[in-house]
Amino acid sequence: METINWKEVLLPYEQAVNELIVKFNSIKKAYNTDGVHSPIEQVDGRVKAISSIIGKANKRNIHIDEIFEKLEDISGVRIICRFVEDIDKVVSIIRERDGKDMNVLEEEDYVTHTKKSGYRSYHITINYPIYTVNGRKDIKAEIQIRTLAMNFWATIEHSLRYKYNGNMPDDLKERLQVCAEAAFILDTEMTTIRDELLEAQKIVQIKNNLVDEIISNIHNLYFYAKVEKMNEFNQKFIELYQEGNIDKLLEFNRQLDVMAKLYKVKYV
Ligand code: 0O2
Repeated sequence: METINWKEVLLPYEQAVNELIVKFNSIKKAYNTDGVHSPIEQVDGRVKAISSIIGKANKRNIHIDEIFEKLEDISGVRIICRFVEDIDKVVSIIRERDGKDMNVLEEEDYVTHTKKSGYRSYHITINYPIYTVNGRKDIKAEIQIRTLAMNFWATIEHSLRYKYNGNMPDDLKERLQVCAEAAFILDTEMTTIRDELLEAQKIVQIKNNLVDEIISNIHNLYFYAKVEKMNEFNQKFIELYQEGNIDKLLEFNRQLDVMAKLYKVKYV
């Protein structure tokens, strides 16, 4: 067996992580640009540390020659969501890309099937093609999708696990299970807030569309109405806009519609 030039061997894995981070961040940006709630809150990624790769290979009895074929999380991407429902959305987004720019190999739902430790997260293993100077190379990558609360728990538990090196005291394990339960309850409570948030976003969207319509109606009236009348409309619009009452804005828009029809009948 030749010695592994880790730096060189891990380079494509780093490229895969970087490309995937860019892609998921672009999805987040597209949602934000549309003014819609993004199911993706944050994207992180890493190439597994060499010591962790060797450690995991030893634990699983994987021969060093088979490491890159058998370890599926050397490239790892983590997608953090605000709400549990967002996890399903992200999973659908990834499934939609299956056979396009990535291939889904396996899914593990630890959100519904919580691990004994209390760990919750949705894992998707993919094959991701990258293109290097040497041509195409398929890289296995593990995408972990979890909420902010699940991530908070997993990060703390991971550090403790590392500290105790697999020999965590039972009382600490139990306390962590209680914390996992608390994180679960927090996620459930947050779901109710999610509905409020989406409702608020819908109202903002309706208001934005209405304001666009009013401005366009006012512009059209400039062709027919007198300047004084137009100043009156503008003033009224500014007052109502500042007040922010959608019903009053709707009524004002109705009056503008009636006015526009009247002027057209008079002048056409
Ligand atoms: P790291 O340092 O995050 O890369 P297993 O045999 O159960 O240990 P397996 O078969 O590789 O793990 O797959 P699994 O169960 O899908 O876990 C893969 C990764 O999920 C782990 O990678 C962790 O990142 C995370 N994970 C799984 N279970 C737990 C858990 O109980 N607590 C925490 N905090 N994370 C977990 P690594 O290589 O173990 O660690």
